[in-house]
Amino acid sequence: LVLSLIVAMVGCSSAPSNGEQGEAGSVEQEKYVIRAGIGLNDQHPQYKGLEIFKEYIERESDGRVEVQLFHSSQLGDDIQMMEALQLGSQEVTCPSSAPITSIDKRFMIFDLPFLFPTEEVASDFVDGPLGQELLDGLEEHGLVGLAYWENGYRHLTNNVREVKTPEDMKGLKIRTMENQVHLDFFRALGANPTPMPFGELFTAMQQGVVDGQENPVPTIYLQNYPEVQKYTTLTGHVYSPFVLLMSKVFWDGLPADLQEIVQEAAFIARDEERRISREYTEELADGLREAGMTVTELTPEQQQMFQEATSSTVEKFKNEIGADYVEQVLAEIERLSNR
Ligand code: TK8
Repeated sequence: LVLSLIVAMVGCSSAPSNGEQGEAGSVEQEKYVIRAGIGLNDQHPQYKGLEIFKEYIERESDGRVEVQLFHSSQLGDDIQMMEALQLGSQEVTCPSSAPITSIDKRFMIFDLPFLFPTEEVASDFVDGPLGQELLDGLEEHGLVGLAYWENGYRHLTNNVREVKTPEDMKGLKIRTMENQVHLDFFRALGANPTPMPFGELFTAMQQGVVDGQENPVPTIYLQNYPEVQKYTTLTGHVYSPFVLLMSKVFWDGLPADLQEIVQEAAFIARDEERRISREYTEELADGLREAGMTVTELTPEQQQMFQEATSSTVEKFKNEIGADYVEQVLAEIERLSNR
């Protein structure tokens, strides 16, 4: 038995246990396995980012770390996977920032509508000191925030009518992420929001449980929503980034040199993931048209109407999050916008 255990550890077995010591006196190094799970499918830029993350870590660690990738909610939904990270029964996930608000409500800043004027300002903000402060705050909740990746501006799709003004939103049943700000935003527009894990969304649209949803263009296209949705409106109402998370239990058990490799991999993959995400965002709006959807761009006046109709959401959650903190965030975004 002892012999077969050693063989299993030496020979890249399918599931070596994390951080298990080799036999006393063995020259073999510990082997670690990172199971990274996401809700999106393997066509999405996020998965391409994870492939880069995996390649970098496996190469730079000389095989001491194996990274296994799971897409399409195979390991659970965003909230379940975050809990698994906290428990140490999964190592990595990459949710939208929206469900993280159940752990630290300051993450609600990313759900405030019409906050970031451009993707560049958004990524400069998240990569800057205020973004880092939020990541650091996750440690006391058993999570290590490795980096922000890009999901992109969120847009509305539905199956009932072309939406051009807030008036058109009346009564639409919209799936939202599990997040108070999003619920309030859609209520302010007169819609009927239903929070739901991402993995249930396609079927919910197919079966008419909801009329629509909101997600960035790459997700709408790559998750095949044109099969079950007729209309896209490019509202760009929210930029909620992805947050690449690692279990703190696992992180703390990693030797420093491997921690460094994992952190580098998170940044290298982030840069590539953002590049792919922006490329897809540009190309795939036409893809949605080719797939048969009506794609509506808003005039600045129409966009303004959405902004005004939901200004109560901003006011309400400013207080909920902490007015001073939100002011600080707004000032930083203003500064980055005027550079
Ligand atoms: C994937 C989600 C998704 C998000 C959502 O797990 O829930 O709509 O945009 O990408 O994090």
